[in-house]
Amino acid sequence: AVDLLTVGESLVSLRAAGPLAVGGALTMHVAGAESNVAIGLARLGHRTAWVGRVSDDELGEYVLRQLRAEGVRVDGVTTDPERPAGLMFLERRTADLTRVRYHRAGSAGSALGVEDVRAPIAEGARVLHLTGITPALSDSAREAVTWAAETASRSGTLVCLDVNYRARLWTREEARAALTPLTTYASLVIASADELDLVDEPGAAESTVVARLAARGVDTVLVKLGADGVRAHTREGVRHVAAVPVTAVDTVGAGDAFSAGYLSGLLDGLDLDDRLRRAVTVGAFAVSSHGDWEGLPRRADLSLLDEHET
Ligand code: KDG
Repeated sequence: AVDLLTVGESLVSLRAAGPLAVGGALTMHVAGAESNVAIGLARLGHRTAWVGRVSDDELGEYVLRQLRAEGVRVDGVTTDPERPAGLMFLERRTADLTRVRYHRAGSAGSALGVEDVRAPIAEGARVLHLTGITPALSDSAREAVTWAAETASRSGTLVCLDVNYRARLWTREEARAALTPLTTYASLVIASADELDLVDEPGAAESTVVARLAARGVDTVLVKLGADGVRAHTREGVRHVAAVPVTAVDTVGAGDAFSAGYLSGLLDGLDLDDRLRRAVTVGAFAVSSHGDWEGLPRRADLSLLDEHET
C-alpha cells in the first residue's frame, strides 16, 4: 500500500507568457490539482500514487513520463484508446491576472469511472486525497469519486476532501449538491474561506459549517486564507498559523502545495502546529516559484524558509 493515493484528471497545460489572443510561444506542463499534490508528497519522500485516465498518444505518454520522473506511481492508470488528452491554456494576461481556459469536455480524464479506481483502492493507502474538481468532470467521474471515498473510509483509510471549486466546470449549486454528501466519508476537509459553504447551505457561517462537518464525522477542517495563512478547526479547538512571507510570482498550485505539506506532516505523525507549518511552508515555495509544482521543495529544502517561519 502507498502512503497517499489521489484520483483525478491530469491536464496538459500550455502556458503563454502574455495574452493568448496575440499568440506567441507556449510552454508545455502537466497540471491537475491531484497530480500536483502527488508530486508535492513524492518530493518529500512519501510513497505516492496517482490514478486517472490518460489519452493513448504522445500527450498521455507525456503526462505519465512527468509523473514517473517525479517519483509518483502511475501503474494503476488507465490508457483510453478513444478520447483525447484534456488541455488547459493558461495565460498571463497581466502581471496580476492569470486566466485559465479548459479544453477537457469529453477528454480521457473526464471519462474516469468506478472500474478505473477499483484496483488501486483495493490495494489500499494510508490517505486518499480527492478534490471537488473530479466530480465536476462527468457523472461517471462523480460515481468513481463517491465509490472511492466510501470504500476507502470503510477500510480505515483517511479520506481528505480538498474542495477546489472551479467555476468554469460547474455552478456553486451543482458543486454543493455533489460535494456535501462526500463529506460524510471524509476525516479532513480543506477549503478556502469562500468555498466553505459548498459543503453546507448557501451563505452558512464558518462556525456553522465546521460544526455540521464535525457532526458528519470530519475531524479537521482547514480554512485556507491565502496570504493570511490558515485557520484549522479540530476537536481540540481552533488554531491560526500565518503564511510564510515570500514574493508571490505564481499562485496557481499554491493550494495543492499547501495540501501536500499538511498531508506530509500528517503521514510523518507531526502534531497539528507542525503540520500547519509544513503546509504553509510548502505553499510558500509554490507561490514564490513559477509553475504549478516545478518549484516544490524536497525534504532538505523545507528548512530554507525557516527564518521566515511564524
Ligand atoms: O490547482 C491548480 C489546478 O487548478 C490546475 O493544475 C489545473 O486541476 C486543475 C484544474 O482543474 O483547474
